[in-house]
Amino acid sequence: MPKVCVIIPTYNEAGTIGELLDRLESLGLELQVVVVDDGSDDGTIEIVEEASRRYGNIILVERGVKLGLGSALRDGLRKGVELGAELLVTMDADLSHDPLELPKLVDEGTPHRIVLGSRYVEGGCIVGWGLYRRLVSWGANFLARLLTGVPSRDSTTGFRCYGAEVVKAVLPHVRGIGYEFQVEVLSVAQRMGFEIVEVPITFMDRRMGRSKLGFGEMWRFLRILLRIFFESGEMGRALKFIAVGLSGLLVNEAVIWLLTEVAGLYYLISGVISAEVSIVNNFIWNNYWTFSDRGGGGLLARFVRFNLARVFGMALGLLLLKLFTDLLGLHYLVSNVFAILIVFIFNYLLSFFWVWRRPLGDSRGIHIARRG
Ligand SMILES: Nc1nc2c(ncn2[C@@H]2O[C@H](COP(=O)(O)OP(=O)(O)OP(=O)(O)O)[C@@H](O)[C@H]2O)c(=O)[nH]1
Ligand SMILES: [Mg+2]
Repeated sequence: MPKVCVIIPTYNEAGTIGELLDRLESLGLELQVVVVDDGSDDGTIEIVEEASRRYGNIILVERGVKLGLGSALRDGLRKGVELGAELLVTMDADLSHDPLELPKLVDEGTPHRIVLGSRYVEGGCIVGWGLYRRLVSWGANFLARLLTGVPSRDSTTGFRCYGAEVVKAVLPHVRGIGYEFQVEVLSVAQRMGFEIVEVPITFMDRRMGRSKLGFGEMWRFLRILLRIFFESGEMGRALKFIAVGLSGLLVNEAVIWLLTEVAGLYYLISGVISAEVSIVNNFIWNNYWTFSDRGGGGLLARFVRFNLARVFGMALGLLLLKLFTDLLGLHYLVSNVFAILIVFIFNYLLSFFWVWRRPLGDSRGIHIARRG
């Protein structure tokens, strides 16, 4: 059994932290536990101190003021590495993460890997969340996948098992101090070539205490995603997609001119052929350039999906043109500009999440990133 350290960030979690520590101890594993508290004033500290005396393997790091979840995790992970841990498990203090699932994460753990306890892979689930909370989490993960290129389904989960080598290499490059830390760590780790693996967990809504996820956190999360979008290759990907689209336009114009003027075809027939030629052009460039690191089915399947995506895009474009012009009363040229912009984003989303839906190397469903 590798040396495992469990890191628990706490901010006013008196209602649950005692039970969590008891349940961790009753696993019967040789664990080191580090609780990082940010000035709780509800009795959390006293409960942890008491458990620490009773069990002897619990360390309380008291920081005194609320410095943020990411910053607490960073201090906890550092402490765990200092203590010589080979694997470092992070989990929430509100009993959302079941200690009984800890061995499952640890079993997949290696020094060069991050194992995510995932709510969004097959077998994972969430118990007790309403629509709003589901939407927030779904939106956060959707944006994280799109903007950072980290392919994991659950990039915001707090139940994780970090290999010590990952922590040592990645932490110095992570700046986030709040919830955004979770995604930033994955992005940096992925760029450094570490493995990210997802195993399914059951997430239970907190039974007691108050949520620390407010609008301020969400706003900071979005800002960091945008920063990662610029710093990682994902903005480059979007720019490539635009360039390919423009090249398709040129190809389209050239072919329709050639077929009509040189071959003497009726221009509408030329138009159909040139449209398909430009789709083929765009597909080839996108497949071997824009999305060269992604796949999803065979080449033919991707090509068929790409064609369908184009048809959906055109249908959406016409619908929007009609809506903006007739319902909103915009001039049709103005409507068209808005429609084109929205269809462009729609096309990109379809390409990213549907046509080239999977990062290469995603074979078993739980190995979601493998590089280097
Ligand atoms: N030390 C420390 N811990 C924090 C801070 N913010 C959140 N936490 C802890 O991080 C864990 C996750 O916070 P939660 O409020 O449960 O966040 P959440 O699970 O996204 O939101 P809920 O679904 O409402 O529980 C809990 O153990 C919190 O006590 C902080 O600023 N400092
Ligand atoms: Mg929680």
